[in-house]
Amino acid sequence: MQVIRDDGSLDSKRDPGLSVDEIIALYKAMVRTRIVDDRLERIQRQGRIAFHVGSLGEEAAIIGAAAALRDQDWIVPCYREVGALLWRGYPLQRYVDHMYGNADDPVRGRQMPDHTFSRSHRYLAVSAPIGTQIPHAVGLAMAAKTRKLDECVGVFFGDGATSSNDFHAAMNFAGVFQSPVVFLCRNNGYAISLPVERQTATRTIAEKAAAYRVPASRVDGNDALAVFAAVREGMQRAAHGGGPTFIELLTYRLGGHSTSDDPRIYRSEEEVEAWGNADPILRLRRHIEHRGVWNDGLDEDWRTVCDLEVKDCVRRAEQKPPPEIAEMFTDVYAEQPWHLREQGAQALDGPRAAAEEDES
Ligand SMILES: Cc1ncc(C[n+]2csc(CCOP(=O)(O)OP(=O)(O)O)c2C)c(N)n1
Repeated sequence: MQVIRDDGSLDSKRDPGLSVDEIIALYKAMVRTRIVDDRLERIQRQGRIAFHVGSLGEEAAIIGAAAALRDQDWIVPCYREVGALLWRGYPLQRYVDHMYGNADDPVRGRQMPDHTFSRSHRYLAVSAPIGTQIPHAVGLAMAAKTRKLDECVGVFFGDGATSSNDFHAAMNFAGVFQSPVVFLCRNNGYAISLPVERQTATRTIAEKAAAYRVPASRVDGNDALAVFAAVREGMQRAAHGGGPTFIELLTYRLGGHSTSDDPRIYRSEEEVEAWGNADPILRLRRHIEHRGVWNDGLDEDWRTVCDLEVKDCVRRAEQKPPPEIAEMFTDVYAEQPWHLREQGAQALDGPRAAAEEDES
């Protein structure tokens, strides 16, 4: 399914009917996420943060989907969806603090960068083992259904995750128990270096949903308005007791898998270039320019605002101290068990004290 045509006009039959202001807000959020990604990748290359996993090229799939969910709906991310969290109003400073693992990082540096969460924004903690978040999402949806809450869940995962046991268990459960969940599969062509053709014997990912009797569609994941329309439909089905929906968002990971990856080793420059022409940000920009509500000047101004904002957050994050060593041992148990008390005391003594003891 597509909504935005090549010339920037809309397919009126599928147009989700967003206002100009709403479309511009979507566009701005996509640009902001890309600028944040770009800055974080640079500072990782300079050794100032350890790691970053970005969403270059997948902004429409992520932000278009988040925009279609309601505030009360949960977002269960994979690890590439911080754009969805920022869309919900999460402070950029807090995210950058997390990337530095400093004293203001909500995760206190205990997790890898880009593994954050926010209960108040209804954004579940990132679960790094591939596919494990999918049954978590179905569980969350079932809890809402059991308690008769007007909430549903949107869960993100990649094409690679559809090969995990967890994906199949979650799809089966959602099909049988009619869980209010929207499965959002970002088919970005690769699971690190493994192309999707070698991931599965099926022609599409969407057809897997038929085995669980979950209604499915394939959507142009680089078309923010098509993503919005499809996810809104899935959310409405879930909210009205119609059960789960599966959406295959066809997109492309323009960058590396993460800052630990060099994609030039396993894919051609021509392939990346071809997808670069289908960039979701260019696509949505063409639409707002076609409507006469956007131009080069406005674009440059917005990019400058975002750039200054992220640089400012980085500057502040670098001035903050690391978390206290004692914090490594807090937060997990209501009452700290003896072995953590003991380990905590040893850590505070420091490695030098331990080494001196060994020598004696
Ligand atoms: C169970 C498990 N196996 C392997 C990994 C290492 N790993 C991290 S990301 C990744 C690829 C996932 O690809 P996909 O689901 O398509 O998501 P994408 O990164 O493309 O968004 C792998 C294999 C992991 N995190 N968990």
